[in-house]
Amino acid sequence: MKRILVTGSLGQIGSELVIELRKKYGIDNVIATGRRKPINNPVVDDGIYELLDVNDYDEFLRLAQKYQVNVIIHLAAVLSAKAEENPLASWHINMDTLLNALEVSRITNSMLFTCSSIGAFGPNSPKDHTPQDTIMRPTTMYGITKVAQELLCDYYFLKYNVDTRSVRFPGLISNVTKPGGGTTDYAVHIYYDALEKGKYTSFIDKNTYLDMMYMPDAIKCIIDLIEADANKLIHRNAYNVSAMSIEPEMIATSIKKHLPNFVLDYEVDPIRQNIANSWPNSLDTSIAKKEWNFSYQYDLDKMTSDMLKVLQNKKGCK
Ligand code: AKB
Repeated sequence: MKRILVTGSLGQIGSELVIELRKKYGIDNVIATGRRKPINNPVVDDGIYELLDVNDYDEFLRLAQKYQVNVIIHLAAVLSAKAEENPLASWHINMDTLLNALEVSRITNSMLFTCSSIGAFGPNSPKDHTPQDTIMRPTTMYGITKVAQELLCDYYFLKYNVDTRSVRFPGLISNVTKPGGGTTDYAVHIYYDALEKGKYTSFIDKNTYLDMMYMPDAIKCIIDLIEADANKLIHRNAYNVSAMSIEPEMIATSIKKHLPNFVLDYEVDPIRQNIANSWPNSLDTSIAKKEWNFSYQYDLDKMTSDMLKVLQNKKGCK
C-alpha cells in the first residue's frame, strides 16, 4: 500500500491532487504538507495535513519517518516568470528543496515524483514535436533548475537506486487554484475573465503556440506514472506529456462557442513573451505512451466546456 507525502499541497496541482489521492489511497495514506494553514480549505480540513517548509530538511525527514511514507510527491517550486524576477533566490528554492526531497527519499527508501516542465527546453530545441531526447539548453532560470532537477533525479536513481519519476508538464489549466507566476497562466486567467468581464487582455501574443493540459488529465498523469511498472520505465526523468498545442486565438474561438460576445485583445509582456518564444510549440509524447500508457481525455473544446461550467457554478455567473 502506498503512503504518500505531498509537498506544496496548497498550490495549483497539490490542491486537486491531494483530494484525488485521498479518494484512491485512503485518507490515512496521504500526508498533505504546506507552509500555511488556511481555514476552510479541504486539503487542510479533510485529512492529514502538516505544516512543512521544505527547506527544513530535518522536519521533512521527521514527517516522512513519522508517517512511514514510501512515496514523496514534491510539488513545491517557483514557476518561470516568477523565477526571472529573482533568479538566484529561485535557484536556491528549486534546487535546495529538490535535494532535500531526494535525500529524504533515499533515506526512507521512498519513490520520488517531481514535476519537470516544457520550460526545460530552450530556443535551440526542435520547436515542433520536440522529441523526448534532444538538445536542452534553456535560457531561463526556471528551465535551468528543471534540467538540473532531471539530471539529479537520474543520478539518484543510478547511484542510490531511488525510484525517481517525473513528467515535463505543459501549461496546466485548472478551476480550483489559480497558478502563480507562470508564463502559461494566461490560459487560466482567460476563462475567469471571460465569465467575469466578457473580455481578456492577453500578455502572450497571438500565434504563440504552447503545450497545455487540463488539470484532471495532469492528476491522472501523476497517478498513472506512480503506479507504472518500474521495469518498463527507461526515460524516468522526465517524460514529455501534453494534451494540446494551442495559441490564444484558439482559446478565444473555443470560448466564443459558449460566450459569443467574448473579446480578446493583447498587451504583450516582453518578459513572459520571451520565455514563451524559447519554449517548444508542441511536444512528442510517444515515449510516455510507450513506457506507461500516457493518455489524456480533454482536448481544447472539451476543456473549455468544463472550465466554463465549473467556474459559472462556482461564481454563480450567467
Ligand atoms: C510556467 O508557465 O512556468 C509553468 C510551466 C509550463 O512549467 N506553467
